[in-house]
Amino acid sequence: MGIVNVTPDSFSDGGMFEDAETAVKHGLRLLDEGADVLDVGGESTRPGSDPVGVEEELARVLPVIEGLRRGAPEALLSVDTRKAAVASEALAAGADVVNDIGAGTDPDMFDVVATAGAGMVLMHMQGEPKHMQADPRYDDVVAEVRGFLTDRLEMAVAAGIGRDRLCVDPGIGFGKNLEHNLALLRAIGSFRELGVPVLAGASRKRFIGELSGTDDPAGRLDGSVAAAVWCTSQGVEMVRVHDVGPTVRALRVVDAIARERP
Ligand code: HH2
Repeated sequence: MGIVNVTPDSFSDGGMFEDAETAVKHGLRLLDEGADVLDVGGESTRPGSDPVGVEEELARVLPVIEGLRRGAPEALLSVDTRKAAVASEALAAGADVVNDIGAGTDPDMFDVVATAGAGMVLMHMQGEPKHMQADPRYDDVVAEVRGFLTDRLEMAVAAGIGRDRLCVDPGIGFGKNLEHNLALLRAIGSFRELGVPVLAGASRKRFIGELSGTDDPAGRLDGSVAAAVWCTSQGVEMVRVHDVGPTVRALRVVDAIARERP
């Protein structure tokens, strides 16, 4: 899953793809590099970020979804939003999947996804982006995140979203410190027991900087590729990344080794 952030303030690429034309070009390049899905987001949820209003978020993502749909009619497009109103219009404009970091916190979200027959990513987050990194706490982070995702999965299915349209994500960096992130990544393979595909997003995140000593998010490529390789080797079906080309090339090598074929 290649990331297309149409925001002025995303933690690693804020402001780089803010106008629709640049964002569409970037997305098409990520598809050329081997992305299977493009995730278009109009609200940064980095630690400390402020929420964005519905109108502003729509103004950012709709032209990009429309442009990508025109430029790549066959591509799978997801919209990264917590707002049912944004999801609804994005799906009408051609998105196929809602990537909801709130996992259905908006009371209308499951209905919107079910009615559209769309796919959905359910992600775990502790707290809200503004303060989530202040002092995240868990007794057992893996059990608690798994429990939360199990509940949300059941709620989504009860609301009419087919299990075959759902995917779960432990939400690396969303209300988690370094130890929490590492525990979740170590146990990531066990999330497959929930019976739906697992998505993980570690790309350029702060914990990679902490481990590899790189303050600049754009300089965290090697650590990000390492995390993607780890995740897929544990059975994770999809990784959400900024640097699609290098990740795809690395995963091709790992895949060939694992499958005993060139
Ligand atoms: N991470 C970010 C945003 N959306 N969605 C899922 N499912 N999983 C993730 O780990 C995830 C996500 C944060 O990364 P980014 O979009 O690059 O940053 P920002 O929120 O600053 O735009």
